[in-house]
Amino acid sequence: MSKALDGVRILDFTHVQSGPTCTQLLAWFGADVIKVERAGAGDITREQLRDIPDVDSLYFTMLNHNKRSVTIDTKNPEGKQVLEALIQKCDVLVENFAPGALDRMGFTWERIQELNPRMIVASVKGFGPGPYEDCKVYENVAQCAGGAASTTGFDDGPPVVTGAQIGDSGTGLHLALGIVTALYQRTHSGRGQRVLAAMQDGVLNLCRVKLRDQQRLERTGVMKEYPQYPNGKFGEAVPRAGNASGGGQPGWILKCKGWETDPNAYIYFITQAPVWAKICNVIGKEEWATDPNYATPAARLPHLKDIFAEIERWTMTKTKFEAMQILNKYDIPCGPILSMKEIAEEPSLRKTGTIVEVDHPTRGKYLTVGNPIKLSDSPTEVTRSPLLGEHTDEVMAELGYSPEQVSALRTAGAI
Ligand code: CAO
Repeated sequence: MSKALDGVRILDFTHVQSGPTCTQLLAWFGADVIKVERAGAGDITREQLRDIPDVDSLYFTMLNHNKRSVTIDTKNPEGKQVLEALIQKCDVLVENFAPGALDRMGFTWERIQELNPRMIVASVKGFGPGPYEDCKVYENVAQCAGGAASTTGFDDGPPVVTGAQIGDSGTGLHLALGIVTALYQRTHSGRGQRVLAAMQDGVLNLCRVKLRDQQRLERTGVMKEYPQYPNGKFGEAVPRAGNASGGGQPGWILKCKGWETDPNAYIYFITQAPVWAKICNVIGKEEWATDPNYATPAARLPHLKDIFAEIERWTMTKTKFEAMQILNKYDIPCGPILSMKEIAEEPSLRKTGTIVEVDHPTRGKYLTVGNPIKLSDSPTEVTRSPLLGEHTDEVMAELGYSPEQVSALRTAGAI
C-alpha cells in the first residue's frame, strides 16, 4: 500500500526534540526524511540521558524513527555544496536551530529560493518576532512563556511545568501541519514558502481556554468552577486551578482504594450534568438529585468541594479500575490515572500500534510511542532510528556523487 506522503523528500536539519518530532511524523506518513548531522557528533540527543554506554539514547531513538542519516559539515565549503545539492532535490527543509544559525551558515531564505523556488522552509523557533526573537529556548521556557506554567499547579504553590512536552512535541505537531498545508498550497501556486511555528505560540494555542478564562475573570471578577470559589480570592490573572476541569463540567482527581501506598491509585471524576441523578445513585446520595441545593449545575457550584469529598468517600472503596467499570455502566465520564508502567503494559495500545516494540542493532529491543494519528489508507510501520551517517553513501550516490568523490569528500572532512 502506498503512503500518504510518498514522493515527498524532507531535508531534516532538526535536532533535540521539537523539530525531530515533526519530521518523524512526516516520515511515518511516508515522506523520505534525510537527517543531516555533523560527522563524529550528530544530534546531541544521541548521547544525552544514555542508559547503555556508547549506544544511541532512547531520547534519540524515540524521536528519529523511519529516517535516514547523512553526515555533512555544512560549514565546510565542499560540505555546503553537498547541502546545496540536497536543497535542489528536496521539497521541504525543516530546521530548529537557534535564531540566525541557518543564515550564518549561508543558507538564507533568498539563497534557498535561488537554489529551489519550490522549497518549503519550515522552522521551529522559541519566539516569534518581538523582544525575545533571538533567544534560545527549551521546552520548559516555552511552557512558562506560553501561559501553561502560570495556570498549572495549585493555588497555594508555585507555577508548575507539565510532563506533557507541549513546547517541543506540541510545536512539532503544529509545524507538521504547517508543512503539509504549504505542500498543498504549492500544488496550486507552484511556489515554496516559509513556515514558522514559535514554541510560545504553540503552547499558548494549547492554553487557549486559559485566555478565555482571563477575559471571563476581567468581566465578572469570579470563576465559579475554579476551586477558589466561593471561599478563596481571585486576583487580576487567571489562577492555578489544581485539578479542576478546563470546561463547563466540573471535575477533580479523587483517591481510590490503595492510594495510601500506590501514588497512582486515583481517578478523574467528572460531575457531568446530564448524569447527575446517576452519580447520586451510585454514591448513595439519592436525595441530592432533587435537593434544590444540589439538583442543578448552578446550585452545585458553591458546594463542589463537599460534593467531591462525598464522591471520594465512594471511590476510596473501589480500585480505579473497579470504579471505572461501575461508572462507565452509567455513562459517567471518568478516567483512571495510569502510570507509564501501566501504559507500557497495556495490550490494547500495543494492538493499535500506539505503543510499539522496536529492534535496534546496538540497543536491542525497546518500546516507543508509535504514530498517534491513524490513516486508514496510509498505515504506519515504525522502523528503527538510523545510526549516525548510516545512509551517507546511499544518499551521496542518489545525488550523483561517485564512490571516489565520496571518499575524497570524506578525507576533506566535508561529510
Ligand atoms: N555542520 C556544521 N555546523 C552545524 C551543523 C552541521 N551539520 N549542524 C549544526 N551546526 C551548527 C549551527 O550552524 C550552529 O552554529 P553557529 O552557532 O555558529 O551559527 C551550531 O551548530 C549550534 O546550533 P544551535 O545554536 O541551534 O545549537 P545549541 O545546542 O547551542 O542550541 C537550542 C540548542 C535548542 C537551544 C537552539 O537550537 C534553539 O533555540 N532552537 C530553536 C528552538 C527549539 O527548537 N527549541 C527546542 C529544542 S528541543 O528541547
